[in-house]
Amino acid sequence: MVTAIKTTCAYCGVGCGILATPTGDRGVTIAGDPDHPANAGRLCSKGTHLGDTVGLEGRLLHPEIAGRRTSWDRAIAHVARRFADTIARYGPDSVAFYVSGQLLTEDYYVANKLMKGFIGSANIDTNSRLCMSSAVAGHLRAFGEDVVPASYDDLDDADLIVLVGANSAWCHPIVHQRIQAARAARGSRLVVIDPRRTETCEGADLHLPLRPGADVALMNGLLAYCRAEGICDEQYIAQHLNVPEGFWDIIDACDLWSTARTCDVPPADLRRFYELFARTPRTVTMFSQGINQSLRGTDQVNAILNVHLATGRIGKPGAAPFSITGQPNAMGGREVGGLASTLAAHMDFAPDTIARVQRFWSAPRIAEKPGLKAVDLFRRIGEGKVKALWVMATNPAVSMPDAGRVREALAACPFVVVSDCIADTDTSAFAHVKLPAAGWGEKDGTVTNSERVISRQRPIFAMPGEARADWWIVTQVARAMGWRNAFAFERPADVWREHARLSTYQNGGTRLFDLRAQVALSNADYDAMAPFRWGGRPFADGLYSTPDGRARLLPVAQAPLQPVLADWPMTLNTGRYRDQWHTMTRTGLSSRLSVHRQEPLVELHPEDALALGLAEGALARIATPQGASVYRVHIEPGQRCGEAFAPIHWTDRQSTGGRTGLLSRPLVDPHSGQPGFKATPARVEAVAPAWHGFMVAAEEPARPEILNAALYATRIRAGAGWLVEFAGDGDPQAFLAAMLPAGSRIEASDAKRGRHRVAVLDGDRLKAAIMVAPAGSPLPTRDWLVAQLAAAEPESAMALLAGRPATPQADRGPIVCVCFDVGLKTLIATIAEQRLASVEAVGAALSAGTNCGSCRPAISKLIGESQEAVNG
Ligand SMILES: Nc1nc2c(c(=O)[nH]1)N[C@H]1C(S)=C(S)[C@@H](COP(=O)(O)OP(=O)(O)OC[C@H]3O[C@@H](n4cnc5c(=O)[nH]c(N)nc54)[C@H](O)[C@@H]3O)O[C@H]1N2
Ligand SMILES: Nc1nc2c(c(=O)[nH]1)N[C@H]1C(S)=C(S)[C@@H](COP(=O)(O)OP(=O)(O)OC[C@H]3O[C@@H](n4cnc5c(=O)[nH]c(N)nc54)[C@H](O)[C@@H]3O)O[C@H]1N2
Ligand code: SF4
Ligand SMILES: [Mo]
Repeated sequence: MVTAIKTTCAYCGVGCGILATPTGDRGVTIAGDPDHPANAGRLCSKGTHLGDTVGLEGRLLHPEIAGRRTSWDRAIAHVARRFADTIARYGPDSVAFYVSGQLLTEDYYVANKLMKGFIGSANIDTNSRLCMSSAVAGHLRAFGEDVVPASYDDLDDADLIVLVGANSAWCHPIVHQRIQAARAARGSRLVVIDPRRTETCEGADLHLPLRPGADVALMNGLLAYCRAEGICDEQYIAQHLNVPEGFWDIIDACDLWSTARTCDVPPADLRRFYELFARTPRTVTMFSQGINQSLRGTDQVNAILNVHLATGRIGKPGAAPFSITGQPNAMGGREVGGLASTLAAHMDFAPDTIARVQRFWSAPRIAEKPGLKAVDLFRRIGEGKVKALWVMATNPAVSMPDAGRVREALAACPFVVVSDCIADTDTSAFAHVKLPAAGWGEKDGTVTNSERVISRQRPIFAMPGEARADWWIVTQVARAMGWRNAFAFERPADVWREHARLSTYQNGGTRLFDLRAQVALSNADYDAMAPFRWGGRPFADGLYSTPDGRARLLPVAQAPLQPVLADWPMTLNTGRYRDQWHTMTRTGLSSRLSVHRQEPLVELHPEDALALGLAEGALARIATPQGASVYRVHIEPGQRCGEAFAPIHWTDRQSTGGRTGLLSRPLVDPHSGQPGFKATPARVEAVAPAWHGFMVAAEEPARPEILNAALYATRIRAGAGWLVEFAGDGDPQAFLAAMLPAGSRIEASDAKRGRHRVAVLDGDRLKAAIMVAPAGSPLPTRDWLVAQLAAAEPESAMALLAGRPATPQADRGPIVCVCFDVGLKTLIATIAEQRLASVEAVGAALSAGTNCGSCRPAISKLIGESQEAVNG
């Protein structure tokens, strides 16, 4: 019998433990690890369906130079020589690495060591700049060290949980389930602060749909209220905090009425929140990108930390500010010090630490000042100042703000290396050298989750083709550049021990991050490592990592809110969908994960949609000063007026529309350098195509170039094949001809009426079917045709061209529960007919929501809507 391998999920910062059982040729059965402290056996939809994404489809399996396969020896020598030449001619700051919170700690450590200690530049930045850097900067300012003083246990112990700018129902589903469990078990309260009414708000006690960017006002108002009510912990303040002059003057000026006006929330609701907070000592405030991804992100973080510090709600069970991390190893990267603004192992660029790290590494030279932060880095590449770039485990051509400019920079850069497990990404299109990296399921090392728990990722499969671990690739290049001894690592455990040694090196208790117990770990112990948390309960003793041991309250005032601009009257907010991960290179391989949202939507308030003349399902273009892209319209009453929301996931590989990265502006927070992704001035306008349609296809349809011939076209996995949605202008014939695969055709077209229906058969099997109609007129549902791609029994030609079976079936609607394939229409009808009043009752009737639970908030919302319809 094959025993299950204990590993950690590939995706989010919750860091769930997984039991993976290989089932032959790259097959794997996935289950939650009941012994892992983060998830106790639970997994969300993405974790549950990891097995769908570990095949070899689309993998990069061999090194390539200039698009041609080459050997590792040649590729390594080439990269080393080009970097060395560039450094020799233009100096260490003419090269850079752009890395990722999706590297393992061991990968991250060697990359950071090579750049900062040996190349001698701090030009190594990471996509965590786009993600956590405001939290890092806020922690540094308040605590003197980047430490998250919370754990998931605190969520179990809290009486009040405040979620600020966090859509945890979709982005941290297992933490969200844990919050729901705590609510059921001990009646803890939940308040959500988010301009949008997300599924996270389902069942919350209160949702404050504040005006975007008003979080400092809201938190300062809260602190003013606490002070007026005598809730501030004067003893804690006197003993453990440093209060700058004028701090309380800023706070005392924040009365409830003017705060409510600034935040644009009803004063009564604001008061309810303030009262609840004031009377609940065990409060956790969890925050994410709604706070970090702002031009005032660091101030927003400090406004939250101020409230917790001044009320003494930190370092105690159930009381903490909690910056939750996004990527699986965002935290490990921070521990390593892989940001351009930090040096290594929670040490910065002070003269004594620079000397200390140089000594430890026996480094020939060392970076003596911070390097370029991501947005500046790509700007300098565009200016020709940085001439060689190595991108690892991130897709900046999609995920950077003003991605069009980033593409121009990549195109102009004399030497671009991309390490990725996927062959074709929007970024690797610009690579001179492509290096095949090991992917999840092959990688071997450690990750640190949001609550500082370090877990092992263990290999399930042999590395395919010539793929290699990222730490190995960097190590080989470092050796080829002449640093054999410093990069003598033979296995991840060698890197781990060195990382642990650096964390304790001349530490003397000045840095909480200290992996003393790991220094002498044997290889066998490393292999057997069980998840453990470093740092215990930070700041429980009221001692902080600042020189005087006191935390600092930061005087932060609400900045003026963004005015409405005549040309760009809307605000574009961007974020995530429940079942997709970033640029879809992996989750996009799973048709189960693709079914929840099959197209990129622009979500608009009904009044805005009306004013713009946009109906549900129409197409609209979002334009910003940076670029424009087309989306499917979804009318959403939970959206604030004047604001549009769009997802970040779609790329050139899948779509001509939904290209959100092109739209966001490249402005950053002055302290952290993190972009303000959540609020870009924008314009939304109707797109009026002449025709629209869709195609289902058994094989990968149309390369992206063909999609570009339409006004809008997007393709996604569906069932055993693909689904393409499109719309266009002029004569559709050329587009259809380019899209359709070869095979015997049956056709029912009426060109005069603008209707075309074609099915392509391979013997009895349906290879593809395409349906086109004038824009605005209905098309068949996609579900049944998608199912025909896998059907063993052929359907009649008539049925295929009608797009529905001879005996009509009920339309399930879009799938809500991916584990049991339950559609929206089925849910709405069953809830109404059987008068189901709880998520459990729906589960008993339809099984929906009873496996991974990711759809439970959506089901709860439908129950609420059904009850509203009955009552009102
Ligand atoms: N399904 C899924 N899960 C993921 C990821 C994924 O790609 N897919 N990515 C992971 C990563 S790397 C990250 S960083 C996390 C992100 O996790 P989250 O931060 O929870 O997700 P986002 O959708 O980016 O944005 C969170 C919310 O911030 C709100 N917001 C916008 N502006 C403001 C504001 O001014 N104030 C407040 N208070 N809120 C505002 C948005 O409306 C949005 O609902 O998710 C992780 N988990
Ligand atoms: N507009 C807007 N933009 C955003 C955001 C937003 O909210 N709005 N959020 C930002 C945030 S928080 C984040 S974290 C970023 C995420 O943005 P990215 O990091 O660009 O997104 P991913 O798709 O996760 O890219 C990871 C890449 O690494 C590859 N990969 C996966 N595993 C490995 C590995 O082990 N080794 C190697 N070498 N490669 C691997 C994948 O195939 C993929 O190509 O996007 C940011 N961009
Ligand atoms: S919550 Fe989901 S995506 Fe995140 S680690 Fe757990 S299973 Fe993976
Ligand atoms: Mo992130």
